[in-house]
Amino acid sequence: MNHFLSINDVTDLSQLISSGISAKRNPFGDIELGKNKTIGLLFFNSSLRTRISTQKAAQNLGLNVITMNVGQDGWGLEMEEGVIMNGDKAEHVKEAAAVIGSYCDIIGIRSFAGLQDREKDYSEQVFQQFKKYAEVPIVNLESATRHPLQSLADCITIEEFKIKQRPKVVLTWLPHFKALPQAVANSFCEWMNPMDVELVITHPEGYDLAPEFVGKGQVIYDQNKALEGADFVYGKNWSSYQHYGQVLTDDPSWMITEAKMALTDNGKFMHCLPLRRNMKVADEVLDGPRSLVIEEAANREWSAQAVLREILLGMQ
Ligand code: SN0
Repeated sequence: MNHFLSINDVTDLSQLISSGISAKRNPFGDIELGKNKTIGLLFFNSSLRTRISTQKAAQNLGLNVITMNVGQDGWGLEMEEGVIMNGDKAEHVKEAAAVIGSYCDIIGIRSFAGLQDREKDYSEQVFQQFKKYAEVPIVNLESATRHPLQSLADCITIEEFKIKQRPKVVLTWLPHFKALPQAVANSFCEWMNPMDVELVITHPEGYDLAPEFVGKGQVIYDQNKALEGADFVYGKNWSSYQHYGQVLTDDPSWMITEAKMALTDNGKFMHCLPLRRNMKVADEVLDGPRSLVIEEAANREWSAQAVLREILLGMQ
């Protein structure tokens, strides 16, 4: 593996999942792999799990880690080519990426969707520019359209907790008053497509995800019907793709409660976190035995370790 921007960079998904599970059993088995190498983690947006789990995974592999909140501490970065830089951005990505690439052997980047301009967000300009100018492998720590390290942790969690060969996995939209990106939901669908699961997606009308992410997922607009017989309920809020970046509704009846979970086949609840209690999901679900949110977050370390290991092996 060279870059890790989406599932398209993965050659063998089941092997990558197994590698994550092996890392969990033996975290320091590959501690020599990253020796004398450095990973730079660049954050244009807030982070808790991604930042700590990726740093931990990198250290388990013997890598040196440098983390920077580039969005706050760095110079404003110009991403467009050929512009007159007379605005608020002091540095061009051409220099910034090349310089960081000269210090680091791998660069991880978090840069969320702006949710103003769909074409721009879906072009993944920040990642394309870093890929072009840094000349080292780039790792997606959540881009405008995807969050693949989260999705790999989700695959690992489903593998660990499934009790049927082909579980029913329901991605449900949750209410939120703020406009959030489609990245986690897009990515989850993209990674569930090659898995041996029945994928159902439920959301209010107007919240359809881009068809290239939905794939074989079956869309059912009636949440109660979608939840019937589910083994895993994966909650997430996202803003509209069609009416780009808009909040069309925050209908509280979409919140996940015990009554909703009672429609499932003793289903487990998953969410990438952070989440707002009693708006998206009721305390009774999060504090009860159905919730896998902590186990899922813990698996972020192993998904990051599986990916970084693969990149380091490719450098040998
Ligand atoms: C981000 C998102 O993509 O939805 C990160 C998820 C890993 N979530 C948020 O920005 C939540 C913000 C909030 O105010 O609830």
